[in-house]
Amino acid sequence: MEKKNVLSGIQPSGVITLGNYVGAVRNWSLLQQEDRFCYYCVANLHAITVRQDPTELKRRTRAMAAMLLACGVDPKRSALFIQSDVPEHSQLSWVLNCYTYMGELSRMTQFKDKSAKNEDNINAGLFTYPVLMAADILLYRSSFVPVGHDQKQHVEIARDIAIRFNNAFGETFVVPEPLIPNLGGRVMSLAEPTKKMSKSDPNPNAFIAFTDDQKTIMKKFKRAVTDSEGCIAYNPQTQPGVANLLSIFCIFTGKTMDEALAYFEGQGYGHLKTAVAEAVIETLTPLRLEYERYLADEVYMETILREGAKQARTLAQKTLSLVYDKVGIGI
Ligand code: ATP
Ligand code: LTN
Repeated sequence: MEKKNVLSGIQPSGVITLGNYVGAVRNWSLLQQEDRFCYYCVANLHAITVRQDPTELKRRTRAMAAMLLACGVDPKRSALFIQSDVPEHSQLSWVLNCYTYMGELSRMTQFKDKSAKNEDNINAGLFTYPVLMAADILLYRSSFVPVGHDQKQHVEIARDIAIRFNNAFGETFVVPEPLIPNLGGRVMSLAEPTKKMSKSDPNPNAFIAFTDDQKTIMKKFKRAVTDSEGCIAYNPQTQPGVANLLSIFCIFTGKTMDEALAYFEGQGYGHLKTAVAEAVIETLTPLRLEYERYLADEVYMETILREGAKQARTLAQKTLSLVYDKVGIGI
């Protein structure tokens, strides 16, 4: 039986947040099993859809790769690479652009959100962003795409493009499925709990970053916005801040929501905040220290990324030449 492949990506638009970790990256490491091969990329081509400082982008791209290793991406079981090191991503993306409709792209909620946030720079890359993401996924014959809830719509468009192409040219692409955790698929901002936590949020108190030390994590949770109900209950509609803290607590302690509610019965928000912070600190501290170790080892990072790109390219070239052949532009 053909091994099932996994692919996912993350933009080097900042530091991995607690949301990125529980929504996606933690699953990347858990999915590395014998019966699959995993491809994980730092999506630097996606990152330039919003303005980036070039020097900073380079630095963040390397740092993101080190963070992924620290979170458990294992170069023996996965190809870890930088998206732009495999030119087939851009090449396939062009072909897929010609099989994607303006109408379907204009329904993408991320495009609407990011256009609203970057009114002075609504560029064509922002619009065709999901097509490049479809290329990332389809190049590697990926069956599974571990992502947070906000990327569900993008994986669905990748499926639609794959099905459309297969119908026109015969079996070419594997039709991918998103893998989204039930708890943790959408971690909310600590400052505005009705918005998702995002690594590019200009307010650093809105997110827990992978590089935050223990004191900072505690301080950010203590400042987290809650409500004036004064009662620890799980009501995402009416008490989104408290519901978010409870979910994070469950994820990091392995407790069910009922167990967590029983644990906090009769307690105040201060207690909840401290307990969540302690659970998060316990998990993130060793990962942060690993990250610093990887980041300092430039030679190792260079080797891993070069090898990862080489391995990724082998399959990417095969898929691209099949596609070129099908549409009649191959040699
Ligand atoms: P940016 O702020 O630059 O848009 P981001 O924090 O949204 O970045 P991405 O690089 O776009 O992060 O996403 C990486 C992965 O993390 C994706 O699979 C995405 O679905 C997931 N993810 C992002 N934010 C959250 C969140 N708040 N909760 C759960 N998963 C998330
Ligand atoms: N667009 C994604 C990051 C990303 C991705 C991918 C996710 C780029 N390429 C391929 C899954 C598969 C985001 O989270 N904003």
